[in-house]
Amino acid sequence: MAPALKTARPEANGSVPAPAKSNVPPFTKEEDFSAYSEMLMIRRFEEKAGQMYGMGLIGGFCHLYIGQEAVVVGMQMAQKQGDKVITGYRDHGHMLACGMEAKGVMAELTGRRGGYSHGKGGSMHMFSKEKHFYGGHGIVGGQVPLGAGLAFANQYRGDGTVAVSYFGDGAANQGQVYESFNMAQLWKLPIVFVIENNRYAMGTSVTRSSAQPDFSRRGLSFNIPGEQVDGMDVRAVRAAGAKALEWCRGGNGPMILEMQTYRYRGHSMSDPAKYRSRDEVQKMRDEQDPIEQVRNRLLNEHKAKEDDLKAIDAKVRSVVTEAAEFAQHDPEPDPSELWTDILL
Ligand SMILES: Cc1ncc(C[n+]2csc(CCOP(=O)(O)OP(=O)(O)O)c2C)c(N)n1
Ligand SMILES: [Mg+2]
Repeated sequence: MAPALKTARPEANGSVPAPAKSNVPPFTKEEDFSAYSEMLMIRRFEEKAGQMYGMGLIGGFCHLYIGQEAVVVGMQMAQKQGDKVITGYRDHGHMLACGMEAKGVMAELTGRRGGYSHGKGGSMHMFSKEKHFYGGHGIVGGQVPLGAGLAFANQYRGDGTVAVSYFGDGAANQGQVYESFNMAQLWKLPIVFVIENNRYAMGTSVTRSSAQPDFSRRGLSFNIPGEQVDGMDVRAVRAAGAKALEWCRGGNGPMILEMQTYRYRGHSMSDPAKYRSRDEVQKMRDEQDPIEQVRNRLLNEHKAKEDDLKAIDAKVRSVVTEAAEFAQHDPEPDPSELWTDILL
């Protein structure tokens, strides 16, 4: 039987109240430590990338993931080795969660030789077949049919792996998404469609753009089950992710997870953010921050020591600092590289 739909209704202004925590399966102390350090790595990396962008060291577009860390970390915790990941342009967190090195990601942002695309792709175009990360795509929604293709390949090879395709609330209004839903269900492709509902597509709020703001129901016409998930709570994400991945791995076809999340920074580095108030952002930070939730649990429930958390902080900072150093000193690609990695 398909997993039941669980939905939380948005309020009139599009905001979603903080969900009750009573039914969330707990993490062990080790799992909370692991989630904490993974999410902190993404946050510190992104803060550094933001600083370096401000200093003119990074060119082109740069979309930060700060605030949404629990989504990708929780999903990654539920995945099995070999499961494939594909996403849009807000992709640095996904790469780090997949195990790609901070150095290679940062060096790609600065356009250097040691970057994952040899300095020729930039923020939105990085890949690692070894880590099962298939980009990094600048075309909104493009990763949805591509993700279905990855799932088709998994099924064709019979390797038992699942594809996870992440896309936004804005992308969810695109036609190609529904063509992909239809084919994915028709062919029972093993794919989890993760809709990262951060409430805005650039400056447009979900309530202004979406006739059906409950994204977990977007697959109903195709008989694709869906669930709304508290995307600020890494435990809720992992639990929903595990259920969806199992559903797909069992040959039942696709599943949709709507992750209710929030981005703290602008859409990209050039966003004046006039479409929402500072208070709205501050309220989310104060009440639902994904990293603070884990930190509080570690200190208050697991009785972790402040020093242990400080040690994680220091380690994360040193990896990010080293990545930033490398990304500033590694040479740019040789001009002859203009003619490599392209189809002529
Ligand atoms: C096909 C296409 N149309 C428009 C754009 C411009 N664009 C870039 S991001 C974006 C908003 C997408 O919002 P959402 O899917 O909610 O993702 P988020 O940025 O919130 O992560 C738009 C319209 C684009 N890159 N590609
Ligand atoms: Mg969005």
